[in-house]
Amino acid sequence: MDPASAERAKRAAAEFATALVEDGMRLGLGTGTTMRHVVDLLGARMRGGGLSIVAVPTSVRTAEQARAQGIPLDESDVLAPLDLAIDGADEVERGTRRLIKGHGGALLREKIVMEASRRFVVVCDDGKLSERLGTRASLPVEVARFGHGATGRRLAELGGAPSLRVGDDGAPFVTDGGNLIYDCPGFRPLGDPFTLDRRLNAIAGVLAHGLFLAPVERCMVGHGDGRVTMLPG
Ligand code: A5P
Repeated sequence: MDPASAERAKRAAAEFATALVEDGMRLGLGTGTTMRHVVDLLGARMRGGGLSIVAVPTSVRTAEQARAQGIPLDESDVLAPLDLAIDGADEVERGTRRLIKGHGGALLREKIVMEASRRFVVVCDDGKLSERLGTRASLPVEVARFGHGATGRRLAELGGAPSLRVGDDGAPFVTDGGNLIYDCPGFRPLGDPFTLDRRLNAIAGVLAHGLFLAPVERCMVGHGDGRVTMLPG
């Protein structure tokens, strides 16, 4: 998809998602280029009047953008229950609406926000869809800094072929929470994601992995021509 069509697809999906946002909601805001459209659109709606919300951002990037758009934020660590969370995804398995997330480096916070929310919806472009999870995206795993080499060895033993994520400057990428990420292309294709979920969660140094296996209420998929399709249809 060319860049202009990709942006059109993301914008279209974001428009559908923001239509779910109602006055008075406590809203979880995910991270990524599709979510940037959601935040822009919410800011415009708030400035237009008639919408008052409080948002919990999943990253410093999203927080900065939301603040610039005049969206009030709740950044206390308490994280009171949310009415709705909207987030992007790196891969969506069409039939199950299971996800791989975390290529933007915000997976631990995204998972916490998803779990704190009564409803969770996803916005993406159609390039994220797959018939089988693990076809399009490798699996990121967020790990504690302490002993991360040992954690990496455990991921290697499981077959993840982990590599420590590095930033543009060549130094290890550090998440907003001060953690590290191992990208694990070796887990592709994913055989049984639930078994992998259990095995990864059993490693002490693993804080979160990018498998989001709980059912997503709805996935809004934007297409390059501006159409949006819904999963489930
Ligand atoms: C962030 O950590 C990821 O989970 C994002 O949701 C993901 O990378 C989607 O980003 P785009 O909307 O830019 O594709």
